[in-house]
Amino acid sequence: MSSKGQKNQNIQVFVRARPINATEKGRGSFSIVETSDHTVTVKERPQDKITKNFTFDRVFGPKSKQVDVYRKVVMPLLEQVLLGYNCTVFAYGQTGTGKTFTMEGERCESELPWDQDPGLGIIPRTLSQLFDELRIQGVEFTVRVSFLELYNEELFDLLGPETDTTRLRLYEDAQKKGSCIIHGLEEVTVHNKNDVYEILRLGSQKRQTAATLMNAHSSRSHTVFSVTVHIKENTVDGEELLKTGKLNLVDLAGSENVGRSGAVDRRAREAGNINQSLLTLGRVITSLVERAPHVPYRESKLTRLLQDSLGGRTKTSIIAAISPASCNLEETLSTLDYAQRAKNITNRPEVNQR
Ligand code: ADP
Ligand code: 2XA
Repeated sequence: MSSKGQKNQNIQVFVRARPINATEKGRGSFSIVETSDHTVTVKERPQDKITKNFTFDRVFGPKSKQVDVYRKVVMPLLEQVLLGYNCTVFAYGQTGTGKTFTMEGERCESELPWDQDPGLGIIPRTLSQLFDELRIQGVEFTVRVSFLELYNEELFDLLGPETDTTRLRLYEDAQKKGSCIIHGLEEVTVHNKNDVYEILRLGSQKRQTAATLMNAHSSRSHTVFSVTVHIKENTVDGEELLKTGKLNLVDLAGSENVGRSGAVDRRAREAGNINQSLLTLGRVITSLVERAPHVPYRESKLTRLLQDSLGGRTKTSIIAAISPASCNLEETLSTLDYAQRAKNITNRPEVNQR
């Protein structure tokens, strides 16, 4: 069977609204966001009833649980990864809306073993499920993970030695057009579920250290967690089948400095807060939805790294995170517009070559 001739597939777009918090309530904010399974309604002014409606592949309301997001967004992708596809999940949105909460989660019940904590975000939940699934399938496998941070157009390895703050170099992969190699990036083999927590702890600790050392703010950095799975299978007629799948889990920098028009906010520009990668991501999306002849992938590290996820052969999903509070109205509309536009991007997923 040929792996070519696959159909175009739209990027899947999801929205998650977190609950309104005490700070927002204390400032006299109220909720202006209503959700149903597929729609978000934003009431701009309660008295005037000016509302805007948006439709998505799935919407997660303020009461949604980590497991709900995992089931709807990641479970179908993990299945595809095990069949040999590459998949990517992006978390986009204003700082403080729950991107990291969604992608990583928080430890909330410390008496429970980590893999049973209801606070598990996408990354730990995926790794836990992956090992369960591989065991059920009874196949021979290898799992490797990498974890990098992109700050101010420089790449840092979050799984390298704790004190190592070397910038990683990125170059084109001569074998695979539109693909990149990150020189020196640590790829850690994860043997089983027991290895997972220590690796995640190391990564989040190193990010903390790096943030302090470089005086960086996590809201301005992007992180990319990648899981690669190699599977060796024996077919019924005794043939050996090798499959490789990869899942990229991307926690983007806060979108608050990119205005609704896609231009950089004047104050942000004056403060030198231009995020080249986030800006280029927006331009790449615009070029793709407008079917422009040139797509500016090469203008940032993020879009070079994830070129294949944007109009390429990867299966891609975006989770747009929003706050329900009236004080964030402008940013929320900006995020929903962005997410709405991204629905028009198509990829042509292809199984990795055997
Ligand atoms: P971001 O990564 O977008 O800057 P965070 O993930 O750090 O945002 O979330 C900001 C705050 O909101 C954190 O205190 C987090 O615990 C809380 N939060 C985010 N999403 C949710 C949610 N769905 N339910 C409960 N609390 C949430
Ligand atoms: N979100 C937390 C880490 C942070 O550091 O900002 S939570 C999850 C994914 C990744 C890294 C860390 C975690 C917390 C404390 C020690 C080790 C890991 C973590 C939360 C719930 C279950 C498992 C792991 C975490 Cl990439 C978390």
